[in-house]
Amino acid sequence: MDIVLYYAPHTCALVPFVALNEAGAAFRVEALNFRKKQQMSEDYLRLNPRHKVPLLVVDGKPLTENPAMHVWIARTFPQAGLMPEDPWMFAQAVSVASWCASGIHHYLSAINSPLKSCDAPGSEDSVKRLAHAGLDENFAIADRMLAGREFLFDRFSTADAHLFWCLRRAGQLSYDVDRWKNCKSFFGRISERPSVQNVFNFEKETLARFAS
Ligand SMILES: N[C@@H](CCC(=O)N[C@@H](CS)C(=O)NCC(=O)O)C(=O)O
Repeated sequence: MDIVLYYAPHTCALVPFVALNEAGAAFRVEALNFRKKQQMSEDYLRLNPRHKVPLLVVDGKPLTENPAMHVWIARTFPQAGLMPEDPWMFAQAVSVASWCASGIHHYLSAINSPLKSCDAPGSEDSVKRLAHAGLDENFAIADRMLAGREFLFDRFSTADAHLFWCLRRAGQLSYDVDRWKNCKSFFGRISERPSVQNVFNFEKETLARFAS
């Protein structure tokens, strides 16, 4: 099987990258330079007209959207146990992935690019303030979900990778994640996983390459 992951530094493409590492999959990573708008190139738009990462191309066929990737990776590499087997718990893991992808991600995008949410003059601070309030509400929920737990489910899952990315991105965007104490310790634990360290190293090398 030929697996290619299209990725960009700091983005939610970290999630399938970590998942594929955890699965022990053989795959290649194509890094896009967003500063050069490489996601808008003709070649990339042919693969993904939505100009987003992550994109998985498996034996030449594209798959978009993180929650779909969670399912495909977990089912393709079942030995890695990356999503719960029980149908109800499996659906719960898909629910968390969908929440991260749709319920949390858009607040991160609004803080990163407020003018894409509202281009009325002088609206940037309001957009960011509302997005911070949205993150407060959602991370308070995540903090309760993580109380007394190592992971969101019985063992590490792709849902953990997704929540981890949301927390990381929020921190990068000057949101104070540390005040959510269960999220903070969860973040520390997940950061230490070799699968995540591998992505961090790749990210560092990629950013250095893009800067040169
Ligand atoms: N719903 C998508 C969101 C993907 C997404 O928004 N990716 C951002 C980076 S985190 C992106 O590629 N933005 C580039 C653009 O919109 O041009 C998923 O969860 O896979």
